[in-house]
Amino acid sequence: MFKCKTSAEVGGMGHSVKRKEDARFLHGKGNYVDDTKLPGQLHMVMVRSPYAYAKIKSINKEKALAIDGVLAVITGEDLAQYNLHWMPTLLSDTQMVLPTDTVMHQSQEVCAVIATDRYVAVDGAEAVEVDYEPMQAIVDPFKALDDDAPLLRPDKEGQEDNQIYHWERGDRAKTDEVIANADVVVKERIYLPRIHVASIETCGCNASYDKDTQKLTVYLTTQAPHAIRTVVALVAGHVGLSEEKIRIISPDIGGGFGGKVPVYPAYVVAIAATFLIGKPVKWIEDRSENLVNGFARDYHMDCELAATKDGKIQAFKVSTLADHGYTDSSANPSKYPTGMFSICTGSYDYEHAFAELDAVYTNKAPGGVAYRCSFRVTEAVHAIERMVDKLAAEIDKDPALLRFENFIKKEQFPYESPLGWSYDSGDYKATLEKAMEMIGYDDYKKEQAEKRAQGKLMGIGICTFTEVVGAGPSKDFDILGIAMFDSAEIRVHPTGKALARFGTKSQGQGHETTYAQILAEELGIPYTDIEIDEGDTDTAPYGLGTYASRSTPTAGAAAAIAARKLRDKGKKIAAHLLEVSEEDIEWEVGKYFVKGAPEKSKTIQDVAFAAYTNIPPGLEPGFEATHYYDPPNLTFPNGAYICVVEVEEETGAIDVKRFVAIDDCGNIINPMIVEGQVHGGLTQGIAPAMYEGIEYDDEGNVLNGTLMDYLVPTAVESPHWETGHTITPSPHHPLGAKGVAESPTVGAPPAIANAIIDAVAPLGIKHLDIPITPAKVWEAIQAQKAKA
Ligand code: MCN
Ligand code: CUM
Repeated sequence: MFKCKTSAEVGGMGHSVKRKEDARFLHGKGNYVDDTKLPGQLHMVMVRSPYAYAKIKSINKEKALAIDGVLAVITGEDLAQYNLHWMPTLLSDTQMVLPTDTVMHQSQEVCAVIATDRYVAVDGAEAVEVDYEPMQAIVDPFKALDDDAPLLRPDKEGQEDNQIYHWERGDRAKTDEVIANADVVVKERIYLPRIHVASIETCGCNASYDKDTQKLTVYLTTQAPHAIRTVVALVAGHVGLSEEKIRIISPDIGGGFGGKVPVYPAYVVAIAATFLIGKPVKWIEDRSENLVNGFARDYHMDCELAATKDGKIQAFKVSTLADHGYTDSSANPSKYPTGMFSICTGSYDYEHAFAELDAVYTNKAPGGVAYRCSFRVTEAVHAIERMVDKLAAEIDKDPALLRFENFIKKEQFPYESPLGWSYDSGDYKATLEKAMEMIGYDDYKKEQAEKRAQGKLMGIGICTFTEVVGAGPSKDFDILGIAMFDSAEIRVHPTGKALARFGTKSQGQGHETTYAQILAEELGIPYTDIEIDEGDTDTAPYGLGTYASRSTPTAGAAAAIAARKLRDKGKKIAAHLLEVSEEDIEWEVGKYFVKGAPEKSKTIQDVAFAAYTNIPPGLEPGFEATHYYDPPNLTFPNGAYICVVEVEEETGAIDVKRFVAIDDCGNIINPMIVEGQVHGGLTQGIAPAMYEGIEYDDEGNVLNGTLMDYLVPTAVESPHWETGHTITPSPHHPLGAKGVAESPTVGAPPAIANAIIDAVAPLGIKHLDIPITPAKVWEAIQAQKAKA
């Protein structure tokens, strides 16, 4: 167990101090993009396509321009004059900023109306006349690969069909051989549907170009301000926007969840508009625009798991078809087009695995956008955890026992997985034992047997996942070539108070508190005396931002090491003040003292003051330090989740009775914040498991594009989450911490799915794809009855 080294006042690691940022939020003083109002403010609204696939025959701006207050209508043709009508995606595909001839998905941006106020801009957008020639959309990703399927991306040189890429990892031949000779093989096609990030705040920007200073300032709801600055410089350098003149400010964010990583076309249009007009242009996405653009998941996974007849897992194979819509806008590291999907071998020890994936184009909004996923770990974990349960059902073994018998043992770490990861640490057995004890597993097993005897449907579902977060080591991880390190810069002022800045950007995760706690831990300066600043590229050190639960593994480590650099400098100053040699100085949180004479000491505050007032000869004045942290490996958090459900046979209604989540994210900085992250993440896990899923008709129309028919769970739908943790520190992280924020969203869906399927298993149902709604359960039950 972790023991706090600091007092509650200092508030270092392990203290559940309240969030410093909350006073601002609770008093209505958060500062979001839409709160920015600049002199001469203009507003932009996008005209969007009603069709999924259509030729644009003409765009008539006249009626819109005749409206008082409409200043401009910007089309793809207008942008083409500056070669700004296309842009690269983060994975080096290309995406239209505005189309010049064809629209590729329903609700795609067609042109932009700029006006003096938002209402006028909306009127203007309605007055634009676009003449379309609709074409038959390709909606089904399997049909997109048919020989006679029309070529969706003729604009891409060398593109002869609708396949974007093929990816594979592992030993296909050996895996196939083991599967062919195994006692038991279970197979399933598992679909993880399209879902989207329904953050409370939608996306938006306020772009302002000053012709005199040639400076572009963009307030932007982005999780990665520095990366965006570099992308803008690379895309618009040729029109004179160079990187030192670009300032991206990411203010408070009302939820990012991955949806605020990409560059959306409207951002580029707003930047082009302010550049041309010379006045600030604001674009705030409305709720429906947010709902129908940019999706996560959409993986069709064919899985095979092979084992001996006693249930020793021998091999896993998964072949995936990924629907990316009309462009691959995944926000993944360049060498990892499928993200960290190859973590799909899970928490189990076996030798052979093979994963492959084909990505295809369809007439849908750009898919592959992240949603609390750790770069495709949600998909990977769902695949293996469903298959392990299927194997348990097949050989009639308790799913907990099957897991215990196959777990990687704690002595085996660092563990080289068959698909090439080096898991840093874990004690999977202890984590699952704790979850079983907390929920009362054995009692539920007994209760289930009794209920089944009475013909009642009760299910117990387990998920024991391994996560992979903290991208990443620069030798393997980059986005558009930029290495994925992260940074911290600390300035301790003469009075011993501090300001620290980071390359990451909180969207609600509580960085202003937890980074201050890390510095409090390392320096002994109370966390309340440390201001944390993120998100402004003019002031923050360069970093790749906050996603993939990487802030603690990367920037958190940078903070610790920068603080240690300061401590080393402080030692020299303390030696000078105490008139002893540096070797005679010892450190204890918050103060330096003379070895063997602890009464002779100087506090960190004394030392900070001396750094500005009484500097030892030859030493650089000031008390500041910076560190850019390039992690040696990723961190591998894990968890054991158990869910108990009851299902009503007559209606298919599902009642989640209990849900226990034990997470292991190594050493914890703030237990309360971690618990909050886990609660939120679990709710975003029950969402796709039981409620959310975007559906299309054959024409490519989105069928549930409003919150009236896309059910985002609220407190009413959420069960009481019971949480706990085990602690296996990361051996390579300076604080022994691992990331945690996405674990619950990764781990919850399979636990819930496994529980519901276990409940209906006595009726002969062996698999259900998420979202598992009452209607889906009811239909499956009727189908079984029809068979009998
Ligand atoms: N933490 C801790 N001890 C640990 C690990 C984490 O105290 N061992 C704390 C951290 O200090 C931080 C929080 O938990 O305050 C989350 O840290 P971490 O796991 O490093 O994740 P990030 O800060 O990088 O957050 C990103 C992650 C992602 S990728 C999504 S998606 C998501 C999530 O955070 N989006 C969120 N949680 C969210 N929470 C809110 N409120 N809003 C979002 O948009
Ligand atoms: Cu995968 S969503 Mo988060 O990484 O921003």
